[in-house]
Amino acid sequence: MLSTELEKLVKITLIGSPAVGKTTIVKLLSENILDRFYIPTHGLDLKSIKFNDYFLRLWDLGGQNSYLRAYSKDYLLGSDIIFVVTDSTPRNVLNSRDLINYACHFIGKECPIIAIANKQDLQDGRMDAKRVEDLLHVKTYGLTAIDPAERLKLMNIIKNELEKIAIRRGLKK
Ligand SMILES: Nc1nc2c(ncn2[C@@H]2O[C@H](COP(=O)(O)OP(=O)(O)OP(=O)(O)O)[C@@H](O)[C@H]2O)c(=O)[nH]1
Ligand SMILES: [Mg+2]
Repeated sequence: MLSTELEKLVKITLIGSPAVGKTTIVKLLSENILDRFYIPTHGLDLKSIKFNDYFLRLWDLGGQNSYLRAYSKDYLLGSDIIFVVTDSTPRNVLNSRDLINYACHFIGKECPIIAIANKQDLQDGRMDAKRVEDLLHVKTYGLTAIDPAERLKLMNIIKNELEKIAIRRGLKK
């Protein structure tokens, strides 16, 4: 790979409990048609996509505890952006707080941790992004990952972070 291409290589890691919507978020970004089947991710799914002039490597980690403990340390290392995905239920948001504390040990201090308060379409006592952000103390965006109309919102979240990465890497002033 050329050094100019390396400069545009960005590792994005998605972590979170089972079934919160990590794989769906990857699909929202990379596929036109979203199915709603739940097929748990075993271990890790890797997806590479071209985004503007960046090469995004999406590390979609299976949420089951056994995977998390066995692999996540190695998977988290070298991340440029971490998305902590929650299904916005109070219980899961609290789990996400533990996950963030855990992840902090394995990532560089420049790597942002961003929370996604997913499943905002379900009006059953789930928290909105503001409440999740107050609990997690990291930048939080609300999302409904099964809704293709939310694709632009997700792209803008990523675009925003890529701009900061470009400045950090000296690609942009
Ligand atoms: N209602 C609703 N369902 C969603 C949303 N996002 C994902 N889902 C559904 O939730 C289920 C689990 O989604 P996945 O994306 O496979 O979850 P995951 O976090 O990758 O799960 P693991 O791979 O087991 O860690 C699927 O049936 C999705 O269709 C959402 O915003 N709203
Ligand atoms: Mg998955």
